[in-house]
Parts: sequence; structure tokens; C-alpha cells
Amino acid sequence: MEEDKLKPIVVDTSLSPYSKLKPVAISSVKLQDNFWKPRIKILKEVTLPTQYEQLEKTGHIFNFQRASGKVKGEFQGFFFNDSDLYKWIEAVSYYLAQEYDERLNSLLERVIGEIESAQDEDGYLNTYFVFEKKNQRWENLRDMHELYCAGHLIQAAIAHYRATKSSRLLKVALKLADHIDNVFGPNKKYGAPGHPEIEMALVELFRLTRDKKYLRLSEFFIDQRGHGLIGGRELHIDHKPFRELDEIVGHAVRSVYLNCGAADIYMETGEEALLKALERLWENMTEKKMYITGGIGSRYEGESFGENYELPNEEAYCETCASIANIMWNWRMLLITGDAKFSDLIELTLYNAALAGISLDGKHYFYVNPLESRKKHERKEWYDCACCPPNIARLLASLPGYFYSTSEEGIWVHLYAKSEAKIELENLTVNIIQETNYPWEGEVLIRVEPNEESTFSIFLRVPGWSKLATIKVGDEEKLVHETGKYIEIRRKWKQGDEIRINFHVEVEKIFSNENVKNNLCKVAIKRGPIIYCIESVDNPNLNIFNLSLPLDSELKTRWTANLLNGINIIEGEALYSELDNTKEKLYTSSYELTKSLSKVRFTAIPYYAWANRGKSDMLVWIKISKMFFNNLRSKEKQ
Ligand code: FUB
Ligand code: ZN
Repeated sequence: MEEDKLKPIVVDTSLSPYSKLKPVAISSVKLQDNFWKPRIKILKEVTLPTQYEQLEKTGHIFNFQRASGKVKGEFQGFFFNDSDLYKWIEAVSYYLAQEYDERLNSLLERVIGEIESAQDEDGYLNTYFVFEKKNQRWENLRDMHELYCAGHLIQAAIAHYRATKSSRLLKVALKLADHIDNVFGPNKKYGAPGHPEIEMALVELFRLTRDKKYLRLSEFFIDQRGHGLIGGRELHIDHKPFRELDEIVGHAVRSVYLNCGAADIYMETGEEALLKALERLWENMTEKKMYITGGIGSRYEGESFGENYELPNEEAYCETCASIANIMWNWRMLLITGDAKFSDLIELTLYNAALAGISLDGKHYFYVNPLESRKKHERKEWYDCACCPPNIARLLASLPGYFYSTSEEGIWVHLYAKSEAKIELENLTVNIIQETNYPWEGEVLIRVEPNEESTFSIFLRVPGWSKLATIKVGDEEKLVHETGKYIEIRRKWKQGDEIRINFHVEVEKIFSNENVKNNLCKVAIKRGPIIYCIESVDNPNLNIFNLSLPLDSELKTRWTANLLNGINIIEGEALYSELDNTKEKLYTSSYELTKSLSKVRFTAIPYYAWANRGKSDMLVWIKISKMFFNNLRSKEKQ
């Protein structure tokens, strides 16, 4: 581990032989926009400190003090609580990579001290399995999350080391990883974690240390699945060997974390069977099991994927952690392939399913993210099972690291936001400055500033949602018809060069595959990467479930600076039925229905911003009107 080469990177594929793309460090990209930058500020000022208070209050830190014998009492909370603290450490580390903060750093040092003291001589570390429970260690791999917690510790320690160059926590993680390597493996203990997570952590540990035993151990855990060692259930993705999987099933977070691990192994070994399985799972998920927001996991039961096309709206589970896992998996698929279908999905999930997981004030969280609500859902300050809050914190803290990659040919631009980046290519430093009001508007100006004139490529992601795009460099303008791709611009770049991009941001009406029963005869509204919803608070005199949208309704966008931290709202006209669904009879004639209808104006807001003004009704999928405006006989309402 050469310290001077350390960079804050989440997935360091710099030396991975089977990854097309190489990372750009979190610290190399400075966000200056009005969308993400204020959120990162809130992350530092509100989210990370209040999460620490919650971790204190709910006994997460106490558990470590108890394990080291400093305090007495009962273990607090869920048996996998250690992982929440580890995710918080990872989040703080990524934040420190963006900007040093003394207060956060001293909190980190303090908790790292507690973790160090709780570790056993032999390297074992899990605060649940201490004292009378010591003899149960590694006994129940299916349920008890010891390997899951270890994975989170390893990830936190790597992040901390890369961000701060302090190896304090890394020493603890290495000692635990070595202990696990002593316990598990061929001719040692066989088994797989019921909750995958450690697989990707071990590959990252290999990347950091170059010690192959961690990579082998990760492969070992993947190979163990599907042989009934942990019960053979779909829920744990143990029903088939990984390489034979063809349908995404089971607990959504577990399933997708497992895919992250398999993708990481592929990037190091190039084993085709792993990639083929990952491609099959991705196709199945995106074509049959994913919400329009990028959210995954339809069922409360087992927090799991459902059958193909089983995508209920009000009962959607869509755990915030599952959305984050989806981004993590797609990031790895993108690194492997350079295919924009993966970065398109990262963007979709980021702006919608994942971002809905945290409130605008930065201290309330959704665990489940429904696409429809009847005043039932509200973000909470914390959860007994607190996996989601620190997970969204670590995603947001590492966000600058998702904007760019490099390859032998040049620089890849994945995400757009006003920002400045300093990107190292071989023997060359290139500053990339983005001027844009993305995601609200589609114009992006990119200034390319190499430290010396040089030929290289810039690959621009042209999002699939943009029907058409124009890209202008100097006097040359290119019209891009086939979108959802990277467009390569190869030339000799010099200081002062600019790329002017125009993505086509328009309001779109989106329809669902007919097999999704819950969305039959319904339509959703999307603008650029943002999915919209109708919330009752913006439509005070209406029962939003009685709205129906004629397909010829014109939808207009209006920038509203003083609403929900500044958003584009979408306004339009819909039909409104005065029938009271709770009282009316079961069936209504078209005559009665038409008589009850009037034309009303409605407002839609970005889905990520819903439920920030108290409990409300909300829906993403709106009924399609059975009639068009020009058939309407009744009076206008507003
Ligand atoms: O089991 C640990 C975490 O808690 C999972 O990742 C979440 O889905 C929740 O069950
Ligand atoms: Zn969660």
C-alpha cells in the first residue's frame, strides 16, 4: 500500500484487468450546482451529526463499549447494528475526502477507538457475539449477519484509509479479514453469508492490499451458494449456484449486493460465466421487476423481489438500501462495459428512488418508498432497523466519484451538474468545467482544459430519455439521433476548447407494460431524468385519486424557486370526477360518469420531494381518462 498513491475512490478499478473504466477520485470533482451541492452541505451540517446522535442514543456505540468491557448492560437493538456505525464511518470518510472537517474527524477518531477496543485478540469482531454468546460465533451464517457486518467494517476501513491516510481502522479490518480467512475456505469451514456484502468488500481489500487471499475468499463465498449450505432458499439466493441464475429473486438488498460482489470478482478474474449471469439478472430486473423510479423489491414479505411484473404501487417495498444497491451494481456494470444503459439507470435511481429516501431537511428517512400513498407514509428520524439512513449518507458523500471515469482513450462523462473536475490521464491533467442547470434544463457547456495540447477522447453520455441531442465542438455540430449511448469526441484538445450540448428535456407521458396489473390504463409523468408525482398538498381541493389524465392534455413546466428548495413543477388539466368512491355504487354508467366530470388544473412535483410537508396523498401512476377533452360535456371547474 503506497500511501502517496492513495486516493478516495469507492471502487478502485485502476489495476482491474477486466474493467474498461478507471476511477476518478471523489476529491477530484467539486460540485458547484444548486441541486447536489446544497444537499452535500446539509449532509455535513445536519445528516452526519444527527446520525451520530442517533447512533449514540440507540446504543450502537454502547454495544462496542460493552463488548470491550468498559460498560455493563444488555446488547442494544438488532444483532447487525454494528453495520450501521460502519456505514456512518464510511459516509464521514467520503465527506472528509471532499472537505476536511475537524468536528467530524474527531467523532470518527472517537468511535474508531471504541471499535479497536472491542476487537478480540484473534481478530474476531462483532459486538453481538460476546460473553455468553461467544460460543455461537460463525454458527448461523444464514441469519446472523456476522459476515455482513464484517463486510461493512472492511468497506468503512478502506474508505477511511483512502480518505485520511490513517490506517487505524484498516488495521482492525485486516485483522478481522485475516481471522475470517483462517476460519473459512476449502478444507476449513464451508458456508456462505445469508446476507451478502462481504464479497464486494473483500475484492476491494484485495485491490487495496494486492493480497490475493482476499479475492480468493470472496470467490469462495460466491461459489458456496446454491448447494443448500444455508438452506437453499430463494430468499437468500441459495436456490441455485450463482453462475446458473437467470431470474432476479430473493431479498432485494441481498440479491443486488451479491451481484456487486460477483461483478467485482469478474473485474479481477474475467470469468465469463459470472458476467453472463449478471447480464441475465440485469435484463430480468430492468424488463420485469423494476419500478419506474429505479426502485426494486416489490414485497414486504422477505423485503424481496416479486414475480415478473409484480409491481404494486401503494404496497411497493422499494427499500432505500435496495435503490442504493442498484446504483452500486450498475456502477460496477458500467465500469466493466462502458455501456450507457448502466449509467442511465444510475441516474434514474439516484434522482428518484434513492433520493426519496432522505428528506429535504436531511434528517428524516424513508425505509420503504411507495409509489402511491393514502396519508400513510411519513419519513422518520430513525428506524429500529437503521440500515437505510447511513446508507443514503454514504451514497451522497461519495457522489462526486460517480461523475467521471477514464479509459485508455480518454475521459468519460457520466453525470451532469455544474462542477469542476481535475482528471489525470497518462502524463496529462485535464480540468473539466461543467456549466449547466441540469437536471432542470438540458444545456450543458463543458470547458476542456488540458495542461498541454493533446489528443484524447471525451465520451459524453447522451441519456436515453433525451430523444435527440446536439453536441457542438468549435464549428462542428453533431445531431445525435440514437441516444442512451456515449458519444466519443476525439480530437486534439487545447485550453479554451468548449463542448456545447443540448439534451432534449421535455415532459413525457410514460406507459407501463400491460402485464403490470397495477398500472393498467395509467400514465406516469417524467421530465428528463425526474419522475413526477401528484401530492394532495399541491392540489388542496381535489381527491387526487379521482383525477384522470386525457392523453391530449398539455403539460407545462414552471420553475418554482420557493417550493421544496426549488423545483420545476408540472401543471396541466385533467378530468375530475365528483363521484365519491367511498359512497357510490360499485358500477357507474358512462352517462353518470360523464355528468360527474369536470376539467381541473393539477400540479405535479418531483417524486423525490414528496412527503416533505406532512402526511399526504400521493400517486405516481395516474388514471388515463376514458375520454378526451374535446368529448367533455360538463362545465369547467377552475
Ligand atoms: O438485514 C440487514 C439489513 O436490514 C438489510 O440489508 C435490509 O434489507 C434490512 O433487512
Ligand atoms: Zn435499508
